[in-house]
Amino acid sequence: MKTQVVIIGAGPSGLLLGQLLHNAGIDNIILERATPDYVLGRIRAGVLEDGLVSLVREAGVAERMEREGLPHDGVKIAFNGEIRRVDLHKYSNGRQVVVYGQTEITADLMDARKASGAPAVYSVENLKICDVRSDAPYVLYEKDGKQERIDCDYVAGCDGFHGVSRKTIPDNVRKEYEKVYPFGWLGMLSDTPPISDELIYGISERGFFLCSMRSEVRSRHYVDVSLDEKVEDWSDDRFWNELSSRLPEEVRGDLVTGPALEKSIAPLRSFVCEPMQYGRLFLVGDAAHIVPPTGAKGLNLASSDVNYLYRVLLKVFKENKPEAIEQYSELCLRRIWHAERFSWWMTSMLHNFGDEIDRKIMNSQLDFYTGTEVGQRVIAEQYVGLPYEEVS
Ligand code: RFL
Ligand code: PHB
Repeated sequence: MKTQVVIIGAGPSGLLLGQLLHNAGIDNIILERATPDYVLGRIRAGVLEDGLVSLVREAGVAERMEREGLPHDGVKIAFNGEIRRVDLHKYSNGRQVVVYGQTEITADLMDARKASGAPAVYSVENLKICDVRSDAPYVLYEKDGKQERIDCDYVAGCDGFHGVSRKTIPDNVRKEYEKVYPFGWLGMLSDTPPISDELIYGISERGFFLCSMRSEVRSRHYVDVSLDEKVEDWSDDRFWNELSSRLPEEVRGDLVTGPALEKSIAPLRSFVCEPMQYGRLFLVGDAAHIVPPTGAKGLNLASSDVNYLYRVLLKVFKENKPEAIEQYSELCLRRIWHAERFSWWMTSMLHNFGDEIDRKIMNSQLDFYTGTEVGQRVIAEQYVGLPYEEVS
């Protein structure tokens, strides 16, 4: 088999890139290790920056998102038992975020892929990326016990944190930066109305909480837990009691509880791999970087990588400028490091690291950044997302 771009991974990065390339007439094949149901069963991000919203529109897959997504003009932050609102719209020159689940975007993109007839192969095994430093890279994999080979011009590694793409870059070229936080987020999805019409991030003496949502009748809540906690030890009642004990009194009575649709614990990590391009291989999304979810940036960063790679590949294939690939890594990493910093900062303000003086300083930061115009602007501009740069 032969194609222009092999895309490894059918998460949101791979599917979005595949759709954009297909619409532009650039042939691509998506290879995914898991089954479609497994990919759709993972409950992850929920807040979309306008850059991602525009890209989904550009890919022609925005119809359900426009209908069901919830535009948000503000976000609430609770500390010292008080809730403060950051006016995202006012302090980011009229921009906003959209609440629409990663699962829904992935489902929309999968449907679009199917309708387009472009190939996506699921349940592939033992994938290997070969000869990316040459002009003729290829990918080997097994499907139903049979070895397959695809020759291509470029490989997009959209295979997440545990994929094979990043490890294809030799150790002496690749530099990885990593910080693992001493807690995880226990998340629960439920068909219960959200406690507020905007997200509430908060810190209490018992720790972090986040009240988020997927719709007017579906909530997503998180509390932080120590890394040795097991999800099986968290009954629905235990979760609701813990969340309730962390909420400020003024909203505690508004919490509506109900059975969990899903519960999971995600570790918190900051991670960046440099460079993100090696020969004809590009790393995209979680394959190259992880942020702690406190800034709602994971999926949005994946989308900014897709944006840059798509525009670089347009230069390569439509304007015959193969040298355009050289700018990919630098363009992506500039924005990634900003999001890494913002996510780390939000995490440090909203979690108890156990040190009394740190807590006092973080409370003072929360007071300053939510209580002044300049502070709210700093949060708002970054929460709605820094702009994408032009690709030359
Ligand atoms: P994904 O979604 O991990 O998709 C990668 C895909 O590649 C496949 N794959 C392979 N395919 C073929 N061959 C191989 N050898 C392969 N190895 C892996 C995988 O099966 C998978 O389908 O990465 P992508 O597309 O870059 O998307 C990134 C986002 O998923 C991610 O940034 C966010 O979901 C991060 N994240 C969150 N972000 C937020 O903004 N808010 C959240 O609440 C939030 N919660 C989370 C998260 C990430 C989590 N992970 C990675 C464990 C919760 C979790 C649990
Ligand atoms: C979510 O709704 O799952 C969500 C929202 C905001 C975050 C993280 C997760 O920062």
